[in-house]
Amino acid sequence: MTKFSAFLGCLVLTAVQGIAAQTASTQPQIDSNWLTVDSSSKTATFQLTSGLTQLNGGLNFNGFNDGKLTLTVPAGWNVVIRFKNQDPNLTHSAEVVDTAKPMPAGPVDPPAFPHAMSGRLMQGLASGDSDTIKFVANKAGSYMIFCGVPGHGLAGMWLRLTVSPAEKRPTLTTT
Ligand SMILES: [Cu+2]
Repeated sequence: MTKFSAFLGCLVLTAVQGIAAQTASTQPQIDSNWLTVDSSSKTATFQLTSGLTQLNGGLNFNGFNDGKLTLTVPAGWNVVIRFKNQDPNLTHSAEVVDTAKPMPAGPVDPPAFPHAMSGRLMQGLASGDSDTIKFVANKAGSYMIFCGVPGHGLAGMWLRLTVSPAEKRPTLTTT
């Protein structure tokens, strides 16, 4: 190998390492405080924050969009979603809906489980406002937690909810 080609190789390697480092640092991370589990009462409590980061122009939950975060709960468990809108610019809401194609443009009536939605579903909660959503995950299947403000779900503002007949414990994973 000539000195020049060795130099070129080194340049390319440095560039590739730079890109890899950049990708790693921009990947959203799961915070272990987001999910708390009470096995005796079979309750999964999930901290859901809209506009946590500026990802996707604020159209994200917990810094994730396009179903890249999945909450899994065992069938029959109680789910408590502590929802807060932290987006300084936009209103947001949250609703559990069946996974459907095409993605709904706005609120779905009724939600996948009774009461599985925040207040002001269409208008969204103002910046800094919060709401608690409580429901029983009594049907196994694949669902979405999506923002009911028109156009937000279509723009990628949704996470996955899996209600599993097999799992014994709730989990939060990236997808
Ligand atoms: Cu929204």
